[in-house]
Amino acid sequence: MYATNNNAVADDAEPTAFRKAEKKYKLYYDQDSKSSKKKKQPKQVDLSEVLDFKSIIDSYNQNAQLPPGIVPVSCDFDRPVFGLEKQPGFYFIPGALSVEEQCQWVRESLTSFPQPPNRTNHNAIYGPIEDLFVAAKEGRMLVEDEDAPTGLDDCGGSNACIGHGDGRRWRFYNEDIARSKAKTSKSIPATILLRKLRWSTLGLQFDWSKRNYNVSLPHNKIPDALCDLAKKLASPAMPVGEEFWPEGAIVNYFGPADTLGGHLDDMEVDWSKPIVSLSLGCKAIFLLGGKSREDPPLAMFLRSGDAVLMAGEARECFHGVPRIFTDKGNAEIAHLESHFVDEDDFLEYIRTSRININIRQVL
Ligand SMILES: O=C(O)CCC(=O)C(=O)O
Repeated sequence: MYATNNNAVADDAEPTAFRKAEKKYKLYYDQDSKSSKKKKQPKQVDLSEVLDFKSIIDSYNQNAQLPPGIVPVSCDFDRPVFGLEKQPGFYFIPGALSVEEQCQWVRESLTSFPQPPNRTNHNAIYGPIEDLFVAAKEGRMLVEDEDAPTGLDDCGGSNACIGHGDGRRWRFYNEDIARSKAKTSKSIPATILLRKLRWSTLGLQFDWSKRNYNVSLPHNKIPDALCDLAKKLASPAMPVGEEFWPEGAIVNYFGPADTLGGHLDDMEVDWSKPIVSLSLGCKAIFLLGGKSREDPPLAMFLRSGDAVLMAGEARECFHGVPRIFTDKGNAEIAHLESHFVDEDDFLEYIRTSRININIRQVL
């Protein structure tokens, strides 16, 4: 669960089986298009081995047939749930979220989830930033304010939004004020900060530097609606008679070339409890490997609205996201586009992005 970034699939890493698959699916551009003035074209990649639960569920609904290795999971869930014969503890729920739910969680992921005390990847440089999405919408700029007193008091005021990082103060200003200040101060447009948002953490805060949860950091409880959704979705993977308690969540934000390198999620106490992982926005490829990076991973498509559960043995398996598809032909977000028709800012963001919300019982 490391932060997503363009280099997460590093080119000089050991060529394990997992790494080979990452390289196979990673976004590369055609050589010619780089040098020409034409729009860069993604290199074609062979997707014939990528498991496609959308077509699997279509044929399952028609004739109750499943490809070898895929098993139906019997549970009282209101949608078909599938497992993998060779990967106990892994569950795939295609189309688990309605389009309205997908839109709701995209909105929350961009507006309320990155709000302090939740932390984001921007905290390390700028301190907590409030209302980033609104600032981006209004064309504001985050400016390092040399005149501002340092400390942890709230600046407030019409320019709103404060950042405190390393004793410096960062505030959002309208573009004209920001320009006049820019002669002496560092500044960055909110639109760029939004594009560079890689993660936010909800509930118990994950400390990326220590790769552990830091329960002493200020935090809010996971929102009730997300908690209820996670509990419902977790049910096919839950040990009989036990309850899932969502305590922490990581929201990953992917731009066009972003990837999430192969990793294990092993910082939670009880691995019998699932990680509930929701996909929103552009389609992606997910790799599910084995306990060693040498085990060849299985590739599968993740579409907006799909949910994946990883519990038990699957918690010990390497996994990652080597690719998201932002081109019209492959992104498969037409249903979101028609729902966001009057919400240009969400529409613009999600057209070239994917969001993953993964919810965990931590303690
Ligand atoms: O983006 C995804 O679907 C997977 C996320 C994940 O593996 C993680 O955050 O640990």
